Amino acid sequence: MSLGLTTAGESHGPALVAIVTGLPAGLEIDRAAVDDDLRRRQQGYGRSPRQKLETDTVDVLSGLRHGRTLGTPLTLVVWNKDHANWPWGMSPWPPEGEPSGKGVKKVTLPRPGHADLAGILKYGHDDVRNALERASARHTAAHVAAGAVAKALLARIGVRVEARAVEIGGETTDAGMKAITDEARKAKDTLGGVVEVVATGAPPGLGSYAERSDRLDGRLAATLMAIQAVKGVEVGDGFDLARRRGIEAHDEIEPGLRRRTNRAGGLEAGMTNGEPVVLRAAMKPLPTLMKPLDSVDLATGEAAQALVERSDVQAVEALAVIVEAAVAWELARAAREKFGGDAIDDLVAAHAAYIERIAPLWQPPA
Ligand code: EPS
Repeated sequence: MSLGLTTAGESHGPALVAIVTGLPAGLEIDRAAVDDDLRRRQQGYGRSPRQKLETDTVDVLSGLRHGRTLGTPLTLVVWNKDHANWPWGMSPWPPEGEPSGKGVKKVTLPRPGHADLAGILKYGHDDVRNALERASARHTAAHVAAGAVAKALLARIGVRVEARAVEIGGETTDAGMKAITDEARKAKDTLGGVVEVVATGAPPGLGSYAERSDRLDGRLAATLMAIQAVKGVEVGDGFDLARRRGIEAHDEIEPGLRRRTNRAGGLEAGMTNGEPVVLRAAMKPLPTLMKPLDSVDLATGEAAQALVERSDVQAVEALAVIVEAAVAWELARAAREKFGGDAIDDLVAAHAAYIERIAPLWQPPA
């Protein structure tokens, strides 16, 4: 038994959709909790004016009755309010009448760092919009909605996931992060940063060493790496471990099976080891610049400047919410694989039985 996730939706299309399969029946989903994560994803200093147009909330089309899962595919929808401004440009069907609204003109100026160039070459488009609409980080809203469902499942076995921006444009204090964002906005530039995520309460043994594809560290790294603009992922002390001696690289074991340190970030040999799971994700500066970089006009083949569109100065705080959702999703998937169950109570009982089995050796942290 595993969880499955399919998302769909363009940035300025009618809606974003997430279809979640493999959920146990009877899991209570709090609509306010899902909406709260969607709202948190829209916050943060340095977001684009787009966020004033959208107030993301979740609608459910299937899989839920009276707030509890039915054990059937759960369809989550987040509507794009901005779609109303793109009636012709983003019409799913051949548009009728005179072109009007946004997205009418073909985009032929690819932005370095975005999906634009490889996207049109790969799919044979003649309008960069056909690539950028789906590549846009807007669709992380669907992942955040699915992540909120994963968090509800994890809460039933005492697992909690929290992430925060620890660095923006090289600054590590709140005041510094704010000042550098203002400075970048004035300079018509963008910034990246670093997010740290910590998951507590995971028992030892989620994931497996049996096959490379089972390894939870690999699964977590892959999901974080696949988020828009992420260019690096660290588990625990990560790259710093490469510079240490073995004596200073591992986490010594004490009676009760507690660790003195958590350099491994709670993951050894592709499994949770009972300590907090800690990862960091590095985000590159966003590629839509108000002062554009050099590019080529694909209509003429001549040198030109890249597309200028409204965008965020930085979205590192939003990334924190997206990372939280992605890690919750992978942990819930691993918990689902280990504990199974058609009903959520079966899963909770299997978790309790496992904790009892290992209790003579391992006790959960107080
Ligand atoms: C994005 C470009 C901007 C961001 C968008 C991601 O969109 P727009 O062109 O509509 O202003 O605001 O992010 C969101 C809309 C969102 O909800 O996170 C991009 O190119 O990736």
